[in-house]
Amino acid sequence: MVRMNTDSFPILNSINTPADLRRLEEDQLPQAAEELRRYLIESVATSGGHFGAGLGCVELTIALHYLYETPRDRIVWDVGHQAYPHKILCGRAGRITTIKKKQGLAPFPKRSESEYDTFGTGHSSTSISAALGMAIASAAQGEDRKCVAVIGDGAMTAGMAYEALNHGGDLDKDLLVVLNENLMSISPNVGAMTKMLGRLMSGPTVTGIRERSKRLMQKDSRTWRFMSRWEEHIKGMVMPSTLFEELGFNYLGPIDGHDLPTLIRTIRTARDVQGPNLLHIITAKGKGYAPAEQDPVKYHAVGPFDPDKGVEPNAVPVPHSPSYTEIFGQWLCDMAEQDHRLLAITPAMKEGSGMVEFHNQYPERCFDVGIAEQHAVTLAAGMACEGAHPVVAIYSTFLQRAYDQLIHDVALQDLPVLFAIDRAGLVGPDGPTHAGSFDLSFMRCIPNMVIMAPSDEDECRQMLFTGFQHEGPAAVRYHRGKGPGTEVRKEMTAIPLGQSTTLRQGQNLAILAFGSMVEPCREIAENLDATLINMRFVKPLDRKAILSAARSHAQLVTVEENAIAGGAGSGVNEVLLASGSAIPLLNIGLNDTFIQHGTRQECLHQAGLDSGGILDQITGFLGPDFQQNQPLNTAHHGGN
Ligand SMILES: Cc1ncc(C[n+]2csc(CCOP(=O)(O)OP(=O)(O)O)c2C)c(N)n1
Repeated sequence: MVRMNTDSFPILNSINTPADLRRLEEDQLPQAAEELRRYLIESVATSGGHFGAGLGCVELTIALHYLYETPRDRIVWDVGHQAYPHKILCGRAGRITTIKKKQGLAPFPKRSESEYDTFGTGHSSTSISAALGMAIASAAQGEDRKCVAVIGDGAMTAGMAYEALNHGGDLDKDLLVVLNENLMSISPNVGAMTKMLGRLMSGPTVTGIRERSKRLMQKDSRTWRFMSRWEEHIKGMVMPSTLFEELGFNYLGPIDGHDLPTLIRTIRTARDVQGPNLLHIITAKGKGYAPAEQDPVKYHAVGPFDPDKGVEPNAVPVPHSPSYTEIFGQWLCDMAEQDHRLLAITPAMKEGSGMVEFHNQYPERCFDVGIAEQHAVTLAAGMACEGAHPVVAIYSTFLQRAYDQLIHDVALQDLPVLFAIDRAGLVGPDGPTHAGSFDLSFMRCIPNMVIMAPSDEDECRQMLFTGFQHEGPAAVRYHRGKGPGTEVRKEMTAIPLGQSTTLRQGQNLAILAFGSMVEPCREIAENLDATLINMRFVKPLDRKAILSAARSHAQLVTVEENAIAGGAGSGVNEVLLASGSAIPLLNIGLNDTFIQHGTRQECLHQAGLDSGGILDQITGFLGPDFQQNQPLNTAHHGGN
């Protein structure tokens, strides 16, 4: 934990809650901002975490908490990765270095953590809807409450933000939307809207003239009225104001989001104007830490680092075993070379999904669509209609956003779209908002889908190839990080659909394992002298193997890194029930609860999905009479 030294942080040290901040004189605020930024840099350098976005909104955080009566007034942070300064000002300065760690502060705002965290986040573009909902409900209850949504230009690429603006502009509720523009998402932001905002940022003269003229003119004078009309005209050509004003919002800005006095003045105005307001601020991601300003992609989220040296390149272990993300990235390049029909789509996660090299090699075949998962999936469907073979690289948790598109646009039309689903299962430090706990359940019930879960790196590559060859929708879901380190064959061979592979023949007990759970089950099967089957396919399931295992064993266990409800094990249950089998059966997977943040290993342990936890569940199921071959080394938790 970073100890706050009273001498180094005299003002910050006096702030336990925003009420303390509000007791400061306005001319003390720049000093408070300087201390807050310095403290943030020291803290994140110690603990790791989201970095650039927090640095970009230090002044905004101070201005909002200074001018609004928080927590009675509501500030809703979009995504929440920029909320570290907010957490520091709201009573959590001493614990900020525990962020993302087991039992530590949550990675994003969380209602149960603080009354200042008004809305739980993690997924983007929810803030305007949530703040509008709060404004409507507060008004209905006769509460005099102000509601503010803070949203970045990256999050503004999502349709949901516009749905909320469209609604909010039509009501006359007190709502302030702060659009924090830095031209960055995780990567440089994309899209026509971004181009428009970019033009604006490169046109400071227009803004400068406008601000100066307004100050010089008497409100309601003839010149003022003339200038206002002229301004509308100019704005219509080069500014986003027309768009927002047509949507019913009173547009303020653009202003420099690091200029605290201007920020205070403008937000005070916005606060006191009734109805929906949109304040447009321009900031720099990583502001105040030069390496982060220069390379905001690298400093979006960081591990611990020395602030004097910056984030240093990883010492690469030799030989370097690739992560599943890297396996996918390599496969994508290899497949694209072989098949010109391949087009790849990412909803704003080019780096996280391992597509940087593909983008470098095939820029015209790589589509970053912004934070627009729904669009990404339907775009793929459209491409597939024209004979292309699209690959949608998407995190499991974000695919949840595009469920109807998956069913209605892809599966119903049986279109050949391959989903490369990263971060399936527990993700660790990003916590339950980002866990991919449900994809097997929500995909398994969709007709036409083929669903695969690799147990190692080579299998992942072969499954991606299999899914790509399939002339219908297919998904390969793999977990965060590395697999067991299997050598990856260059050649690619399609796996017959629905074919499992038996890894070990044992007696009495058969373990049917899916994907990441195959590896921790190897040692268990050995020790219990159990049969171990790597199921490989969640859909179609290997019915023959399931029924044969049921006939030749006394008990069955299924193991998966997905919700038990509706997951792969449920599918096995359905096969057995339909065949009239009454074999005793245990489904192991994620129970009906959200697993909180920690390392991935800690999360697996908490879920009972490390080898010790799986063994405990199996032996509990088998009962006390069952003999174990030798005690299992439960210190080894699963190995991935
Ligand atoms: C639905 C969804 N898709 C993807 C992400 C991953 N993600 C986290 S932050 C981020 C970029 C947000 O950009 P912006 O809103 O401009 O904020 P900035 O980091 O630039 O301050 C993305 C794509 C997410 N959190 N939610």
